[in-house]
Amino acid sequence: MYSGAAAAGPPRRDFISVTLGPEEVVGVSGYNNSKAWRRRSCWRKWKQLSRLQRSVILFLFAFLAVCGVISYTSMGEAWKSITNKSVDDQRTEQEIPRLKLANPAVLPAPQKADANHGDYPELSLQKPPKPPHVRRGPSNLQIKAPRGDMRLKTQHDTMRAVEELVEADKVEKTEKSIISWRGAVIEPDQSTEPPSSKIMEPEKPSSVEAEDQKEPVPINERQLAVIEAFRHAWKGYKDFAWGHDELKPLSKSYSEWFGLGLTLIDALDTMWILGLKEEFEEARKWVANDLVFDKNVDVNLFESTIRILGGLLSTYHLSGDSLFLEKAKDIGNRLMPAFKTPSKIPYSDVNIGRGTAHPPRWTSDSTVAEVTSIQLEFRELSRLTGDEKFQKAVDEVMKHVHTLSGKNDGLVPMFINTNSGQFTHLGVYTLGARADSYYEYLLKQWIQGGKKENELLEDYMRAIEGVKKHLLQRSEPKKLTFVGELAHGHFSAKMDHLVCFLPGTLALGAHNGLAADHMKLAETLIETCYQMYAQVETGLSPEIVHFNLHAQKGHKDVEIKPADRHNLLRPETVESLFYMYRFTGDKKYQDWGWEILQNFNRYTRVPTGGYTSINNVQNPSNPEPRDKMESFFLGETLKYMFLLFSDDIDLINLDKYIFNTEAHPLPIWVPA
Ligand code: DMJ
Repeated sequence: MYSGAAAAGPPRRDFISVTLGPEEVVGVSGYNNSKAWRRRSCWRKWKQLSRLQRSVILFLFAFLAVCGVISYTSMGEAWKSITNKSVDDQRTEQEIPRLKLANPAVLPAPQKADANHGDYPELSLQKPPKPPHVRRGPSNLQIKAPRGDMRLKTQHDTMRAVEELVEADKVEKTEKSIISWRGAVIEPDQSTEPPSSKIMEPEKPSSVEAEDQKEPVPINERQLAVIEAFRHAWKGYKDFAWGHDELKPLSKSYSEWFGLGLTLIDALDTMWILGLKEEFEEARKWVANDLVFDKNVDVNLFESTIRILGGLLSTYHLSGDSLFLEKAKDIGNRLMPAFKTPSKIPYSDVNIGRGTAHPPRWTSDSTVAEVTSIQLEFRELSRLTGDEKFQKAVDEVMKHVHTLSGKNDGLVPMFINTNSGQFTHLGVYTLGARADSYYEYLLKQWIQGGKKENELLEDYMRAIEGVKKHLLQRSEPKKLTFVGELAHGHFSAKMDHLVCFLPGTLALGAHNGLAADHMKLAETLIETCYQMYAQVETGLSPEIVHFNLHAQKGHKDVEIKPADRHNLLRPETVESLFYMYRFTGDKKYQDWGWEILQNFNRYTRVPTGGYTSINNVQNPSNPEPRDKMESFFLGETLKYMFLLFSDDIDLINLDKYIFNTEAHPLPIWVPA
């Protein structure tokens, strides 16, 4: 017997001797007694255990109890979410089995900013409100095999790329992800207050909800051609310029501007949108392991904001991968010294390693477009981090510019002094270089913030009136409406290709409820931008054109000066074509874009990989390649091409996203 054995053994300090009465002997007691005996026997055994043993057992019991409580609660919630549904939620329910069957994405599902990489949030069970005016289309595009009638104009490696895509499609069909791969939308609970000096709680990234797990829209042949072009450009970058700023495709080398892998970062969200998972993963690894901002290097505040900060933020929103937010915070903080100026108008350059900033060597001026086209990105960074300093700094710039004198019916000069905060070089007005994106960001900030910041809208509306009054003219012989420039009261019929962002911006404004005549103007201006390509020998636009104001025999509308006949693979016209197609559905815009893509392929494609800027758009037999592929070709031009050719309005839904000036989509805080 235990007790006997215990009693008989040598007394140990942590054992208690027990003397048993007769009723405590097994077999003598009845059932109750036997239970009581067993209890006592257990108690004795328990007492015979060492302290350590007892502690371990107690700990295990406590642990199991905690686990039990947790699993009970989460099962209860899951059950509730499935059973507590309104009639409206039926669709969500139907989706549950489909979502559950799906395999995890190759890339991580969207997650909270602070969540672990690879965690899957329970987004799929939520039912967001449906915007009534939005046609719901599939956002979860799968790369489909090309159709039999496909006739791509690109050659051999196009077909190889197509075969790869077919393969990718097969794999993808078995790897449908819980979340959609593209076309993420914003959860209703991500709407934020309008911007104010008070910054709200840190925000979650945009993500795909159950509602958007729809039938995939097949990728069409033109989109496939864009994918092929992207892969060709990427091949050159990967082979000869990996991790550097820009590819020099002819010399098979690279150039550095900031030394921060500019092309790679600019291209991240394009790869996501095009569905290039492998390439994206490889680039992500580079960002994780090799992208270091702690460098003694001067960067341009505007360029690094729109390309790097913007690119990281949008990739964070699309992928949900917190790596990109961490990197965005890092570069955002390092850019902040630029705002330490007497006027709070930021300097153009920042040393991101030393934390010092300065204007260009020859002046204390900054460019107006540069200081007023960093707002979307810094405001979003504040929203995501909960740190108001980013938004405060850029809002102050806008408020200040709003009050400045020196405007001409809303049109702004091109320079602003960082000491006095006043415009300089008064009297010259353009919608081209150095002023362009000021106008773009007035509208886009207003939309980003939920259409509540009236000063931005006022400035935008006034500026468009200023454009109409001072800068619009019609050319001969085709009577194309174009946007010229004004210098000290003299009109110049010069128009930068950069101005071709304007039709898209006007259309976006009209879509958001602004004057209908903005849309009319957008339609006439996009025709002009297209003619800047169509009237040129290579079918590619030069950097700058001069329009003929008087009909002359044998002269076209468009004249090109020798110094202006280069093409840098710029996106503005394709960008506007994308907006125009989204808002009108008129297929001619897609056809124009298709022509442009073919001409890029014809005159700027380098057989060994990559595309190059050219020096002479007027010479089809020798367009004089410049040996440089700008990062915006991957960041913007090809992205807008792909979106232009898509018939899926949920592929970056324009009621939910606003593109920064480098084509990086950021969420609208209060979606329409
Ligand atoms: C890009 O960096 C941006 O679109 C910017 O707003 C203007 N210049 C280039 C593309 O042309």
